[in-house]
Amino acid sequence: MLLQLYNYINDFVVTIFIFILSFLFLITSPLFAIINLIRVKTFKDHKNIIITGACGGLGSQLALYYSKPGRNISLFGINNDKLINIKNKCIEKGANVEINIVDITDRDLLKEKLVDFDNRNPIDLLFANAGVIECQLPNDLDFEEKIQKVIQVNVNGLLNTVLPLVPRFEKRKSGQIVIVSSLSCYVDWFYTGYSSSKSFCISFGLNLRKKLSKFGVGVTVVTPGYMQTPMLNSIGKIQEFVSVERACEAINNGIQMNHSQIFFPLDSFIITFMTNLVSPNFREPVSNIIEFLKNRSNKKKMD
Ligand SMILES: NC(=O)c1ccc[n+]([C@@H]2O[C@H](COP(=O)([O-])OP(=O)(O)OC[C@H]3O[C@@H](n4cnc5c(N)ncnc54)[C@H](OP(=O)(O)O)[C@@H]3O)[C@@H](O)[C@H]2O)c1
Ligand SMILES: *[C@@H]1O[C@H](CO)[C@@H](O)[C@H](O)[C@H]1NC(C)=O
Ligand SMILES: *[C@@H]1O[C@H](CO)[C@@H](O)[C@H](O)[C@H]1NC(C)=O
Ligand SMILES: CC(=O)N[C@H]1CO[C@H](CO)[C@@H](O)[C@@H]1O
Repeated sequence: MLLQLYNYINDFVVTIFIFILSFLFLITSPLFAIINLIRVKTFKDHKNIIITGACGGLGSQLALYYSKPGRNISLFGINNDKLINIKNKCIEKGANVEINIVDITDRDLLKEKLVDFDNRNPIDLLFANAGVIECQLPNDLDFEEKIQKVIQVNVNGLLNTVLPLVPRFEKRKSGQIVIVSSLSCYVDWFYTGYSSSKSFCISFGLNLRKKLSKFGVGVTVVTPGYMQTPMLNSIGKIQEFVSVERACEAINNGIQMNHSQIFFPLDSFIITFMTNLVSPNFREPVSNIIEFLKNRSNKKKMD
């Protein structure tokens, strides 16, 4: 076994580099913060806003959070009654609100509705928020069907939401696209379809940000930890989570700063991001150790 260790020489070298580079990044990080601050322009107040997945959870709270006089908001969702309920609350806060009952996997209908709103109210803030996780789907679906469905909504649905508006934003040289991913994009031990779909979200968002930066269009990816929403209820007993009210504040703050990524809560981010800081072939043991420690602390809490 000892003789086999030489097979890991590349991983040792990578580890040494990570160590040195991390130290360099640590001492230069104030400089990065200053560079970012210089680059931030001030936003005009966002007037015309789109939110998908507005029926509940984070989406409906975002709708309430951004509702005020002078704003035109278009809410997208699949449940008519829930949407009307949210709409009324937003109108009470003084916003102009429209609702659209559209499944985001319906590419043509979604495009039609997005473009129609954009023609009347040039969108300056788009929240691609709708998403689904395996455990929210009917129990009679098998592994294959569940993953196909999750990818259809979280990946194709995201593209259906964002891509029809990109050329319009480019032409106007303004606008902010906010894509809701998840901290689970960093881990290997969560729901397979969900976790991988959220990896797509962050990768797509960060690459799109780079592409659109020459047009002055901003893209922000949100990677939240557990939030108190219907989705969380379906995941099961989770003890620590962020309220959607706090999540909206963190998200709005990050948008105002034009951050490329908004992450919270800090402790969950550190734990999930950790496995990305180790050399590829050390990732699995590190991941197992984290899982083991998590299991132990969960057990303690249950007792
Ligand atoms: N809750 C968390 O702990 C957590 C953590 C990290 C990231 N996130 C992400 O945060 C975002 C918001 O989730 P949430 O926690 O607020 O979950 P949620 O309460 O389940 O809300 C998701 C929303 O998306 C809608 N939706 C689902 N499939 C759709 C489809 N095919 N077409 C149109 N709308 C669809 C749902 O509509 P219906 O209500 O009508 O089904 C619902 O309103 C999601 O992208 C999620 O992945 C959540
Ligand atoms: C936000 O940052 C992106 C990427 O650097 C840039 O294209 C965009 O103009 C910025 N937006 C504002 C309002 O500063
Ligand atoms: C953690 O707990 C889960 C389920 O309770 C179990 O399947 C898994 O093997 C445990 N992991 C470790 C590393 O102990
Ligand atoms: C189409 C639409 O409802 N536009 C509204 C956008 O918001 C302004 C200011 O509140 C209204 O005057 C517009 O009618």
